[in-house]
Amino acid sequence: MVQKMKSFVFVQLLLLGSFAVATLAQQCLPDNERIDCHPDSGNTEAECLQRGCTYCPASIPDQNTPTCFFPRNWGYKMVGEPVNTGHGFRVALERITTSTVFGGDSNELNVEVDFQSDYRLRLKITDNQPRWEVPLKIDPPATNATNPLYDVIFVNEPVFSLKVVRKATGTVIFDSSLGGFNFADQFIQIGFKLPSRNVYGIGENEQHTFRHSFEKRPLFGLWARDQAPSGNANMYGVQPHYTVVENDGNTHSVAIVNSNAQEFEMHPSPGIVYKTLGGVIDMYFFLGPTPENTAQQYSEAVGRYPLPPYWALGFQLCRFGYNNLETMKATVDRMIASEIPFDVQYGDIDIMDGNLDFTLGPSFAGLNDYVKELKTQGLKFMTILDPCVSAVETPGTYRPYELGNEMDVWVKRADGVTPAQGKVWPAGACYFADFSKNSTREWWKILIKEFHDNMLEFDALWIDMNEPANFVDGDMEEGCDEGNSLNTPPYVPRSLRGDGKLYDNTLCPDHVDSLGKHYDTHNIYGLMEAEPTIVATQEAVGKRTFSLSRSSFLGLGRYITHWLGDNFSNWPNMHHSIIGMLQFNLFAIPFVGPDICGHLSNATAQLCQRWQELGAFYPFSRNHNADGYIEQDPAAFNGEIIESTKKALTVRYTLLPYLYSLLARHERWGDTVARPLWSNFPTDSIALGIDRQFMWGSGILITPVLEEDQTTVQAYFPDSRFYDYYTGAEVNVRGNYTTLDAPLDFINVHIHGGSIIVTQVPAINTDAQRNNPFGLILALNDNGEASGSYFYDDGISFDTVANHNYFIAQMSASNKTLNYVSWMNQYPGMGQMIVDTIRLLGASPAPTSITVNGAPHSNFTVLPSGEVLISGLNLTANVDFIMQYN
Ligand SMILES: *[C@@H]1O[C@H](CO)[C@@H](O)[C@H](O)[C@H]1NC(C)=O
Ligand SMILES: *[C@@H]1O[C@H](CO)[C@@H](O)[C@H](O)[C@H]1NC(C)=O
Ligand SMILES: *[C@@H]1O[C@H](CO)[C@@H](O)[C@H](O)[C@H]1NC(C)=O
Ligand SMILES: *[C@@H]1O[C@H](CO)[C@@H](O)[C@H](O)[C@H]1NC(C)=O
Ligand SMILES: *[C@@H]1O[C@H](CO)[C@@H](O)[C@H](O)[C@H]1NC(C)=O
Ligand SMILES: *[C@@H]1O[C@H](CO)[C@@H](O)[C@H](O)[C@H]1NC(C)=O
Ligand SMILES: *[C@@H]1O[C@H](CO)[C@@H](O)[C@H](O)[C@H]1NC(C)=O
Ligand SMILES: CC(=O)N[C@H]1CO[C@H](CO)[C@@H](O)[C@@H]1O
Repeated sequence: MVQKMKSFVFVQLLLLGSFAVATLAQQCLPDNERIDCHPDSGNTEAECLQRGCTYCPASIPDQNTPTCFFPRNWGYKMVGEPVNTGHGFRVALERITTSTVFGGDSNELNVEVDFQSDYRLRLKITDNQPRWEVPLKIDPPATNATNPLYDVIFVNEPVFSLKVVRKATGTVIFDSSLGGFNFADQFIQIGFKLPSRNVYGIGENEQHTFRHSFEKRPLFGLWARDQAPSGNANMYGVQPHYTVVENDGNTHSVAIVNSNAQEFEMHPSPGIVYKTLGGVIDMYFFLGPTPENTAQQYSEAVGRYPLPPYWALGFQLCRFGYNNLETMKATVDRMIASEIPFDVQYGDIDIMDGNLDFTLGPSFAGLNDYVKELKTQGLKFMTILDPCVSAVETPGTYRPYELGNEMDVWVKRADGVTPAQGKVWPAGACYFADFSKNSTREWWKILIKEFHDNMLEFDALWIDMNEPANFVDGDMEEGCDEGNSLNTPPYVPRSLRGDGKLYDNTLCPDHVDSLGKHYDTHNIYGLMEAEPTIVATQEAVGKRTFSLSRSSFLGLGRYITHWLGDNFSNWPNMHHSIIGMLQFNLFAIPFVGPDICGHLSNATAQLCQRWQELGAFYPFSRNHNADGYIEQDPAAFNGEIIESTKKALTVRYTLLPYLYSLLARHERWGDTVARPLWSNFPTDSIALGIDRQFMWGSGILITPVLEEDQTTVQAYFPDSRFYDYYTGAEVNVRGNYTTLDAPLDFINVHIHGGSIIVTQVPAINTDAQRNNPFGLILALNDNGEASGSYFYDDGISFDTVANHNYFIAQMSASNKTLNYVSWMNQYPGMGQMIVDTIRLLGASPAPTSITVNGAPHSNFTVLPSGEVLISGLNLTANVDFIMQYN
């Protein structure tokens, strides 16, 4: 451990004495070095100076440059030398600033840097007082630190700051000398410089570009909220996690484990000014260095998304407002009649009796029989639960409430005794379940099991309104006590919706659950509901299942997944959905997608046509509509939309084993599934800015049309071989944009040279398809090589990976030879599966002879595009083979 001393450099900048520091405080700092000292309202020179900050106009107008900013000598100094802890360093700090922004400053701090592995570093700053810390499960790294990729440098002039340096390149990936460091009870702030402007992540907000802009200091407030997209508003979940592609393509990411109301300001230095209203500073750095390494290291810590059942990869259909069983049936009937591939039908809250959880309304009286009938056709059924349970039903009639009282499962008012009253979908007051308690988990499990066994044989459950959403502000009866600093903290992030009130549309911050105050636990409410929901659903269903949550926090993907919430049926929202999908892949929640065709407002036929085409390539593919809007299931529109939806979903279903394999890789290694081009091409400066195209793994590039009335699309192709999925023709542009044809009924899909992709003969649902023959797409790179693997299992039993009940094929091609190896052969069904066709792309000149295991195979055709289509192989899928193409 001693050799790790090398990773620590203590820099004493002797030139800056205290006199020089005092002078600096008066200085007008350059615009892009300023951190706002008056982010709250009121900002006169007098108010600024009163705070001990510097007042000075901006040199360039209209850039949101603060006129009141922190002097450079604001903050803390080290007390003594850093102490080697054997796995990092500990540094004591004391506050040297006598002024204050909001009061409550901690005078003594403890900084801990923990070298958790060569690629993982933890930085934790606390104040030696009991404070809220998020009880987030963080798994240890696979290996301890022996030769870290990073150095940590402590600086003590003019005040304490810290740098993290990537050793291999000298790049400073984090540098808190940007200043403005505050550690006060309800106002913690740390500003830091970043090594490049290629910064991604931070959620959940509507974001209009995937790569962040630093212009005019964009703000992202994080406080879970039932909020449809509206500017940069804080939305359903809280994901304090960002990824940076450094200027040389090396990548790192940082997660900040803090669950209080918080705010990220994109600072022009470039950097980030991070503010939070509580907890501690607890940052995890993941050093990559590749984009996929970074995603793997982050997901190793917070947990990886478990493989969903195979059927969950099929197309799914939902709406709020079928309102009766007949309408739901008519919708399913027209889906089936149109032969659009389709796996899952949903019932939203309108199937309930008066919007009460665990009930069925009279207009859905025959639903359970219908669900059983759907299952005989290979379809699945999902329904919904909300966390606020009606508290006003006739005594003796509503078991969820009565059992809840008995088991004491509710979030309480500040007195810790009286249940907090909310108003959500049920007609009267409701109580919020406190999922931090064991008794609540038990209660939830009992109700889910009884509901499944006695009322409705659902295959999966979806949890909504768990920000938690409330239609009134705070308690329905008493509102919130404005006289305490939890409900009315001295600073509320400027960017939060709700007129500066944390309790706008949710509980009061001084309400309590078993972990503490809602002030601290609000943002993890959805996470706390997630685990008991999936555990209970699995027990009820008895098979592999999955669940969706609207609210999310770091690590949600360990249990369940997220859909992108209540978006609008408009063209910009369709574009933003790609950004949301890519972000959640960085957040280790890869099985994600928005509501196809949009949730709110009427979708036009063309919007829905294009969105269904794009939607075939979201990892999670569901069309979902809100109450009161026109029908938007793909079969509701004219025949053209039916045909184009069918075409796009047929591509999806053909590629399902590839998608499933990507999800299996995520579970095992933490790779992303839907990913930006830069994940595969991090040194391509154009790829770094692309968010209108995306990839599945490293093998497939999707280029949707995102604007109305366009029949061509601009597509960027990195400097690599790509082939048209449909024709097999090679793209003749590299490292540049080109214009592709994109008629209304068509979505561009390309295969990346170097990949071997598994396919399967598609069918109308996964149940009918699962045993169909596989095929391979063998797409050669510049060296005539390609490689790939695929994963398969029964798609439905629990823990096939942990129990080793699966199959993996490893495939590689070079020198005109494909090697197919059954690498893991523990799925018994694999012996009945065959590989029947191979599409060979990029073989030039075209082969004149093909042999399989040395025997000539004459059934192949060279298509006009140059693709060689090899058919009738009939090879048993779990038996190795060699194919030569000369
Ligand atoms: C890492 O070190 C810790 C304690 O220093 C030890 O408990 C753990 O087993 C080590 N992990 C590995 C993977 O070596
Ligand atoms: C809750 O249950 C977990 C395990 O299920 C147990 O470890 C824990 O002690 C329980 N907590 C309480 C307060 O009973
Ligand atoms: C949606 O379409 C319906 C039916 O045409 C119409 O009644 C309703 O006003 C439309 N709603 C909106 C928000 O445009
Ligand atoms: C990219 O394509 C444009 C338009 O065809 C062309 O003018 C430009 O030279 C190309 N750039 C490169 C780097 O090939
Ligand atoms: C490629 O295969 C041919 C026979 O098909 C063989 O003669 C040659 O040595 C191989 N080259 C390499 C580099 O493996
Ligand atoms: C080639 O294989 C295809 C697909 O199995 C089959 O339909 C066709 O009859 C075969 N052709 C020949 C010439 O064997
Ligand atoms: C495929 O191979 C199996 C034996 O492995 C054989 O029974 C079957 O007839 C073959 N099918 C075709 C279409 O050749
Ligand atoms: C389609 C759309 O607007 N998607 C946005 C919906 O909201 C989520 C947040 O829940 C964003 O991430 C999506 O970009």
